[in-house]
Amino acid sequence: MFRLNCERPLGILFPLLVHDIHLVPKKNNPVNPVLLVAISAHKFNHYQSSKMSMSNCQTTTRFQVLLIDPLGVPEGHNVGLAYLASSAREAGHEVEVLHLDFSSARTPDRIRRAVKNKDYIGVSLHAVTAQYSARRTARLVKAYNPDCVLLVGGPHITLDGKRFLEECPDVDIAVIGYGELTLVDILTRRPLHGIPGLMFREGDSIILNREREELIDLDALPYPDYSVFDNREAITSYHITTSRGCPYQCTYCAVPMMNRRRWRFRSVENIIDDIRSAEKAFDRFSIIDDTFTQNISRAKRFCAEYIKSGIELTWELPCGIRADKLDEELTDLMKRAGCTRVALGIETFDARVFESLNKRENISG
Ligand code: B12
Ligand code: SF4
Repeated sequence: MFRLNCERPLGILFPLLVHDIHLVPKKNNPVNPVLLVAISAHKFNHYQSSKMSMSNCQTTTRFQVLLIDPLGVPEGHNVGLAYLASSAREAGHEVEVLHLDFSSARTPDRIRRAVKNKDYIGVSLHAVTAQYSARRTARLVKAYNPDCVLLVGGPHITLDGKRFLEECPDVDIAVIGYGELTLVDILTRRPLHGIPGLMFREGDSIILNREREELIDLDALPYPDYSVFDNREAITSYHITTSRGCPYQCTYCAVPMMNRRRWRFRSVENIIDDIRSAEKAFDRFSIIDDTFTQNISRAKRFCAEYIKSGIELTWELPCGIRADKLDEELTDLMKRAGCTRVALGIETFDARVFESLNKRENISG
């Protein structure tokens, strides 16, 4: 059911897709009813992608959104979905996150229960889940809720989304790159043709829109939201990104291909405020940046400000930093600021292999 806030006469919609019309009380004004037009989300998707101009048309509907992390990553939780959840919630939508690795209940049963009454369902794909479980997850989602709009996104889709759409007919839209702004645009019902950073089906074709300008102002994003995860009680560490991307080009790494070697970062003030907001609800936090210490002075400033802030959470850098982006002063500051674990990306001690990885580092330090 969609509430239309549209200057265009509704009559032009009727032959296309309207199933049902109701006069219902406005939530805040029961006396003055609004016109509610019942359209299946699926049909509306086709309407959206049609050539009709909808530039004056926006819905104010609060959609029911489900985001799924498919089977295959038993370790950690999907940070991308926490960022998507907070952006969609900030835009006024209801969001739930289903982490399929968690719980021993049968996966099909969990999917069947979770997809009920959802308008939009998004599946997050890494290379592993794309091979292992994503197609089956998509099939089950559409079998149990054929009217939903099914979206996919994540590193695998950014790198190989077209092939996934071709091979998985259940999927309607693929979001390329960072998804916060694109997801909100989709939920706002902007016409799909005009939304950068996605691919979608139109008849038998797959339409690839222009690239979305990368997220430059990371401070403008809402903080990640883990409260809507079905396994929230199991999440004791608050995972955040303080920067995104990496300017290097190590041969084994997908990151430079995903973000075109650009490194973007949040202000220290914004990061500290974020961590403060999570202080009471989590035992510790993890910074999962691609290269947190890329700018060593910024990392030092973060540590110094964190010490001053008085926040007592300990923290970790589990995703690896470069060995050449660490000096003694930073190591000391990190320790004093409560950092308890750092992963260092060394990869190999064989000089020949090391050279072939194009890390642009010196193995002897
Ligand atoms: C944290 C992390 C982990 C954690 C947690 C993973 C998890 N559960 O999410 C742990 C340590 C468990 C892990 C494990 C592995 N990882 Co890892 N990991 C990362 C890391 C460093 C950060 C991911 C992250 O949270 N980024 C921040 C968020 C904000 O970005 P995001 O996840 O991409 O999400 C955004 C978009 O992709 C998009 N999006 C994501 N999902 C969806 C869904 C929808 C519906 C929409 C619309 C949009 C959307 O919107 C999000 C917000 O902008 C990345 C590097 C990277 N830059 O991606 C590697 C990375 C994802 N990992 C990688 C790999 C290879 C692995 C392992 C296979 C390693 C191994 N050999 O064991 C395992 C297994 C993972 C798997 N099953 O796929 C590769 C994936 C390559 C690929 N083509 O998929 C990456 C890119 C690293 C690399 N150097 O190449 N990883
Ligand atoms: S420095 Fe790290 S994130 Fe950057 S390309 Fe190399 S392995 Fe990937």
